[in-house]
Amino acid sequence: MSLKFRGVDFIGFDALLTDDELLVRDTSRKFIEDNLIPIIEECNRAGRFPRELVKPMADLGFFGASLKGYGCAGMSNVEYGLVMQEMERGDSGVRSFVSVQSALVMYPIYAFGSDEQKQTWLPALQSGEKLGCFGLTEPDFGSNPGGMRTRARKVGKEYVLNGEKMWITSGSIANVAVIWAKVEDEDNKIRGFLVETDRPGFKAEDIHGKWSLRASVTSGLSMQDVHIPESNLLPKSGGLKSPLMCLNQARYGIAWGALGAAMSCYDCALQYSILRKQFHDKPIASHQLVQEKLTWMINEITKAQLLVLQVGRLKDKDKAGAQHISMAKRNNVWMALECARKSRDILGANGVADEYPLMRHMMNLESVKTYEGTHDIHTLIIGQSVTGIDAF
Ligand code: TGC
Ligand code: FAD
Repeated sequence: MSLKFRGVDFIGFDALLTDDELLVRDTSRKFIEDNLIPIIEECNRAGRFPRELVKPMADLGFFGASLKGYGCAGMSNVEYGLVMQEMERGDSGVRSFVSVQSALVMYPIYAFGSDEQKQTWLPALQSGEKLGCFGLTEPDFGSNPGGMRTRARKVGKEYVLNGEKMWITSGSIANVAVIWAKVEDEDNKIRGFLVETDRPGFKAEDIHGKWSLRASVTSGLSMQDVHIPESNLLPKSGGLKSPLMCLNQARYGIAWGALGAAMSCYDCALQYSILRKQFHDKPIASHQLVQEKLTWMINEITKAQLLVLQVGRLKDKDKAGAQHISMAKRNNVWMALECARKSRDILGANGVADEYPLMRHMMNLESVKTYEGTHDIHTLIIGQSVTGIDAF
């Protein structure tokens, strides 16, 4: 049965949004409905990133949406969040692509780049003419990126990079990689570098066999004596704080995105439960146990909407702390994963079929729970914030 998404608003949440925010949300919703929903199950089955959507997404201003200048849309953080919500209602993998391009590639160039780097890269990344990736995680350093082994050595007017990065979204389709490395000549200080991916010694190999984010490209990167000009150093980057600042941007988008996945799951299960009849020709929605699951979902979605909207409003005033963003990422991804599981349950056997989006969302959200700081790492970030004690 074909179930069309109707939106989720239990307590008049939309009234908290401005006309501009609603316009951005509705434009993104229509784009996803017309362009992504019809192809996403095929992409998921085939493990294919829908590259044909890059240009139309760029044309709508989805890349670097909250940045100003360089052809970027200059959206507020709440507007950007609503784009992410709709993207991930479609698919977490496509939202991941947009997150990486925007928050993890364009943002560091915007925040830490030279004028020349900004002029060279930002318009091309905004228009989708060039794609980017962000290399922080390594095979032996995930939650603890400060231990990274990738090194940059200054030789004359060049840097020479050596190291491995692992689990890198868009790695093999990127034209430029933002690589975080320890600079040997600066007491192993972590700094960011722009590495064009066609440089000799740079290799990207896709990770196959993923049960999650199948519509997103994930790669391992290896750099063996990759020479880059000194002008490829992001001059204002310095210390682990710099990549963590990028993660704040991406985690914020994920908190909205996960909400979109949860809304997709809830609305699908709600519609199905009213149409599906079992026992005495009654809809399964008439059973208390099914209602309990639907109530849990709408309750948690509503709380998650309010949480992420408040964090967005704080971010628009430049007052959102990393701990606030951690709370929104941690809560909303956990909540979305629970919604995916409960809604899958409500659909019975149909819940495991890809005629419905539930199992795909569930599998995707397992990655979303792990990347950008695992659920437990965000627990510790919040714990550190309230106690003042580092428990990492
Ligand atoms: P620690 O000593 O606590 O901090 C080092 C410096 O950074 C500062 N800082 C932050 N600054 C900005 N934003 C944040 N969120 C920050 N958190 C910490 C801190 O104040 C300090 O500054 P300073 O001036 O004193 O030097 O560092 P630590 O080594 O103890 O680690 C802290 C920890 C565990 C929270 C951090 O390493 C962490 O967040 N780990 C998780 C790693 C992670 O999230 N990786 C994500 C990789 S990218 C990705 O997953 C992309 S998926 C994308 C997609 O497809 O959507
Ligand atoms: P580990 O750090 O080994 O953690 C394993 C388990 O141990 C987790 O449950 C964790 O919570 C727990 N743990 C670790 N330390 C502690 C502690 N101190 N206290 C309590 N528990 C702890 N990275 C990038 O740089 N760029 C990308 O584009 C990118 N894209 C990704 C795409 C996908 C599909 C996936 C799955 C990952 C991606 N990542 C990317 C990597 C991601 O950020 C890491 O997987 C994540 O940070 C966790 O690291 P890890 O997998 O090495 O797990």
